Amino acid sequence: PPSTVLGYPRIGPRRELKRALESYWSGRSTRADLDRAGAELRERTWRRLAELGLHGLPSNTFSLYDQVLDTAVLLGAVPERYRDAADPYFAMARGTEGLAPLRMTKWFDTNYHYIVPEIEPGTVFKLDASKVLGEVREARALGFETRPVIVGPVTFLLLGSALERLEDVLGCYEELLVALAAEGVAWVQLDEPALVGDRAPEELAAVRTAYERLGAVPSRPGLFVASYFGELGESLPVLAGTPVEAIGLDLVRGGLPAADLTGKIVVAGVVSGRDVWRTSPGRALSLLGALQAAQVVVSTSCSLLHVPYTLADEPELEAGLRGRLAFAEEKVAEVVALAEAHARGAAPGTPAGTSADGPVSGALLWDDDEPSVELSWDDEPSVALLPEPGPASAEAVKPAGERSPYPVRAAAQAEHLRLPPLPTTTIGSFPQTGELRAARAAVAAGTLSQADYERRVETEIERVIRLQERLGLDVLVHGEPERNDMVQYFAEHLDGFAVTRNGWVQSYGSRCTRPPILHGDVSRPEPITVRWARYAQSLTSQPVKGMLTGPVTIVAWSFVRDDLPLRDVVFQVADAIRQEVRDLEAAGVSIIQVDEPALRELLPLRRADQAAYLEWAVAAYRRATSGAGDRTQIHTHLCYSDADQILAAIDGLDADVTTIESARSGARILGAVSTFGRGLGPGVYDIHSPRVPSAEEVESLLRRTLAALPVERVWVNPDCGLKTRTYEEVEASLANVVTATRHLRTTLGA
Ligand code: THG
Ligand code: ZN
Repeated sequence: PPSTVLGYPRIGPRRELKRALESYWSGRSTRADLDRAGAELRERTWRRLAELGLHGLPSNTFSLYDQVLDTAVLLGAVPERYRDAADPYFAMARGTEGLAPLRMTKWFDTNYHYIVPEIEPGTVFKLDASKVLGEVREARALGFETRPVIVGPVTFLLLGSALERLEDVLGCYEELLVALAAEGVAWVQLDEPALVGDRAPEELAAVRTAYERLGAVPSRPGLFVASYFGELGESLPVLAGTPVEAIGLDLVRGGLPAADLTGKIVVAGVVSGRDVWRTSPGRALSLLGALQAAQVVVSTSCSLLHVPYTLADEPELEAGLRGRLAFAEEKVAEVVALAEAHARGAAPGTPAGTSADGPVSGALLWDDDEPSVELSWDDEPSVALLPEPGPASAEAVKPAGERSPYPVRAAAQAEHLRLPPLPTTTIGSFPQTGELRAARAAVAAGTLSQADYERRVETEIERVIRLQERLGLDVLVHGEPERNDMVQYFAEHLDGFAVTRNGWVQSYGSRCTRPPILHGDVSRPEPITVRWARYAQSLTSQPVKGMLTGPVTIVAWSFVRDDLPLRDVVFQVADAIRQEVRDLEAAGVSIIQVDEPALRELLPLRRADQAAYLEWAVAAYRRATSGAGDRTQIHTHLCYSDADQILAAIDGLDADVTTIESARSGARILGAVSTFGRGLGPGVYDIHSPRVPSAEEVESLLRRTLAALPVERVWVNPDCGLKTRTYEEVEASLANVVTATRHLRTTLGA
């Protein structure tokens, strides 16, 4: 029976692609080695999907860096300045000595980052279908017919803010369709996730134009337009009115289609590609049964790129939890089983092609010790696919006690902290040394004792404190040597979370995270960071900032239970952080930073839903922080410069000091935040680059800041944490920051 997935992870079950990329980038291996590693991963994926009984295999879901960048290359949108680079593709992705990389930002509401296409009025689009055709041929040589997956023209142009170039790119897509048909390709998947957001009339017109034009190409593959991350809304009737043969719907986040699709094939995304929970067969089958379509193909709600490879690599997960989970492979098995069950139960008169004609999956579905999907039909998983979004209790939404008004707090803090004007600080993390990573691995492997590990962490903290004292910084940090990833770290120390061993999910390029699984009620069995904060403070008379992650970010970067409204889950985390804030304060920590870098990420894609989200997200932050007394200074930090949409919410966090990335976005962000009325630390240098800023440069940025903000509100800090830099770069940069600040202070006094 027809079944497919919209896409698949590509980093490799053991991050083989990461290793191959980083080895190639460092010059330790050749391009041929890299290409071989890619080919191996693609082959493995096709074979595995076929083995699991999947009917429609996708291709071109592989990428050496990013699928949006691949689409830019496909369309010839390579900015002139990269063309002479030794490797233009990686020059765009990562930059070179002389060239900054293209901008990177978050893919819709996920934690995946794509490369933003740079489309200028002078950009000449020219098709280069070599990668797409190459993967089709490669699969065919292995005996697999595939459906290439490509970012669609409307989404591509919207991501590049260049919808006015539609006519030009359509020429390339038409040419591509012809080339695919000549290759004997039966179907092509064009991804249009942008269509699930609010779309203006001219954008809807672009959808109509695009798919009427592509539909009119005389010799072409079947057109399958995939939408995901939400419901199509007003785009659906527009798309349904074009000649595209198949439409993909996200039936996990959205409901049954309102438009007439009886003439179309519906690719029904009933298995979630965004979470790690098993699918409720009852709900999925009833959705499949209710679809009015020429044919129904069972699929995932989006690409499986956003989930780890397989539960088979997680032997340590507790059995009860494991029974509720499905990673990519298990989700493929669910898709196949649902397609079979749907075909069996399909009413007579169902069009040909939905009867059981595919390979039978049977016992392959789960690990031996797991019940098969067959068995689970009447045994609904305990976690429902879509929860009733019932109201959170009034108690849960109410911020637990408010702090005094800012002027009262500011006076108490000034009295207590006695900081100089323009206080200098850093965002929290210092370089993570290879020794520390190795020590953590050794603890996990049982070859290093916990006590020995803790001594090494203390030694590192002392080194970081002494370094900051030597540099002359005013507010110190402990450097976070005990944390691999901040969210993983808190998850490991809170109840209600599980962490994985191999559950890597690509974040960008070769970088991955292992999102923790938030599966139960969250609580804090004991203080988490207090031990390290107290130790760091004991070493110095300067104030040391406590470092916490905010509740929205912890939840945004985890896989979250779906049987409770998200905001209730966030409030549980907020309560745990609130306890930590109080314990830090009681331990004598007078400045506590609670970061919320993912505040923007969870913003709903539809405007109509945004205000309600921001309201509870801000309330959760305030609940986490408002237990602090007036003399305890609360800091927050935001990484991304696309904060414009949520400035009011950032202001609403009511932190005493907000540090933000600004070295790259410059005056724009300064103007936007100058109305905040509390402490502000616009970054004085970009930590994403190894370049050391001169003292003059930092001073001139500070002067610009002082032109926009009253001096008593300004803090001096880098853009972001220093974890990915070397100690050499950090020392030189911070020394110049302190020099610039001191010089400025003397001129202020004069
Ligand atoms: N943590 C989590 N999510 C994030 C970030 C984070 N999302 C947004 C942003 N930061 C993404 N950036 C990164 C930056 C670096 C890495 C991953 C995401 C990274 N990962 C290591 C790697 O791939 O080698 C693995 C880290 C580990 O051992 O856990 O360097 O900071 N959750
Ligand atoms: Zn940051």
